[in-house]
Amino acid sequence: MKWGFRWYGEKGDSIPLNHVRQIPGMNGIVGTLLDKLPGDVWEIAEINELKESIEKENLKLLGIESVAIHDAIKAGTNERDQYIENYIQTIRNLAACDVRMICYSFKPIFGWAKTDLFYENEDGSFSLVYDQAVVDQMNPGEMYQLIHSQSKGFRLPGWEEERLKKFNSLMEIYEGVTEEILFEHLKYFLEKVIPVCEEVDVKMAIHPDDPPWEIFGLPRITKNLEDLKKILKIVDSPYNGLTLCTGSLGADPANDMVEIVKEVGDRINFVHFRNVGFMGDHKFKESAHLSSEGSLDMYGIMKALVEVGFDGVIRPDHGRTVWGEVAMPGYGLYDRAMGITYLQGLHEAVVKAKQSN
Ligand SMILES: [Mn+2]
Repeated sequence: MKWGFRWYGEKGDSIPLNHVRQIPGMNGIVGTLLDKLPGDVWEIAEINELKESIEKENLKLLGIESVAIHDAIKAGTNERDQYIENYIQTIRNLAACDVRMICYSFKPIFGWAKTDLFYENEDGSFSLVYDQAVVDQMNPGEMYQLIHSQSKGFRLPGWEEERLKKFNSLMEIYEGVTEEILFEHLKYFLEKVIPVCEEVDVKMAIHPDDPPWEIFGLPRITKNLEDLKKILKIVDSPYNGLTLCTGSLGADPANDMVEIVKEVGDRINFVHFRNVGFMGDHKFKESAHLSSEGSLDMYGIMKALVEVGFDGVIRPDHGRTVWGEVAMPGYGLYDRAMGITYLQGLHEAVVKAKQSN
């Protein structure tokens, strides 16, 4: 496995790369170009600049998250072919810079949603929380206001002010787009993009829904094992793969994460490893990574990943805010550093136990 850490770039992240470098065993960064809007071509010079900023700290650029998909592609409007062409050019440019993995999602409007970014735990740390009962009392515009009001000045991907301004027109283009239609649009996209990925050796990794159920009546097609299997079948290629985000899929108690790894393990191209704690019906918090702190069996998931032979990039996912750190909610240094150290411990134990058998 390659141990990675998400980082938003020198201008976009509060954490100096050198601090990431000091986490034991760290191989590299899963990075992004924050200024890029969905649909823009990522130029080689820009990618190389990002790459060099990471390599000067002796880390590697292990992949990108995310190269966002333009709404025209997801909603299937007339402009989609042009934006798919742009996407293909970005894939080619990333390959030219030796970047081999792209995480993306195919979700209308809401990439992720939470209702409290600073829920105070008993120990004084803060977690992100989602509560469906709160969402049920809001319209999508109010949801934007809620997230924005808690961002503490950090730019939260997917919840930028520019998107809020376009919100009503975005809702309009998704009118009439059902789950079946959204799936057809994904199929249209993948059938054009995956052959290029095969040609230039760049693996795609679709990220599941967070939370993994419908919100605000918008269709969701990456919620569970059945959805994932359907997507993998569209183009049966290792380049058409998944991001296994344990905290996204795992927020639905009906999703058995160990079973999912066993079923689709050969198509996992990227792993987001984190725990969630169930707090009630469709209510959960992003707990510390440790199994005993949340509801998922992190040991079982790691064991399953080793058993299916996963050798791609794995990173800790959202952490709590601890020790008074001032950072983007979910993306502080301290709790994610503890998280990855725990994952590395699980991994070493699983591998060594297997060897001694
Ligand atoms: Mn994730």
